[in-house]
Amino acid sequence: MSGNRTFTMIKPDAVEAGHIGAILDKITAAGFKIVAMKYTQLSRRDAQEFYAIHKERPFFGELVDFMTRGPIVAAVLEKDNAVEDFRTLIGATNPAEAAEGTIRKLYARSIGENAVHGSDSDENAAIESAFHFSGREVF
Ligand code: 3AN
Repeated sequence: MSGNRTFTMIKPDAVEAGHIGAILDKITAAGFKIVAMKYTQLSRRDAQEFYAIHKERPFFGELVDFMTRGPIVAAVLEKDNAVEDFRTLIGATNPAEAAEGTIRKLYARSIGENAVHGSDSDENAAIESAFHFSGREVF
């Protein structure tokens, strides 16, 4: 995958609150093209593997509980400078520190339940996209 793609999830809190449509609107209005998308639910094993980098952190159990408690929307997004521009669009991990107008400022409740995921590097975007989508599901 080249540097023009990133991976996102609309997390269970935002799905439960009915924000899928509004968040996808913000994403497409910001110039991202959706090249893969699915409505799905993570198993505990999926969440533990996806967030393996955080497994020693004190919030790991809470993170796995949260990410598996309901459906999510997973998507691959395309735009120039996708990883960095998407991190700007979603705002800081802690919504209390997120800039005005960002997705987390608008829709996230807390640092743990922060509405959306965005890959933090091109390398992780490729790994995370391949975790959720086969080659024939990405356009
Ligand atoms: P980001 O999602 O902004 O890349 P990371 O990679 O530091 O942030 O954290 C991954 C996820 O772990 C966050 N989206 C959030 O759901 C959860 N998380 C991070 N820090 C905390 C924390 N201090 N307490 C609870 N959950 C956290």
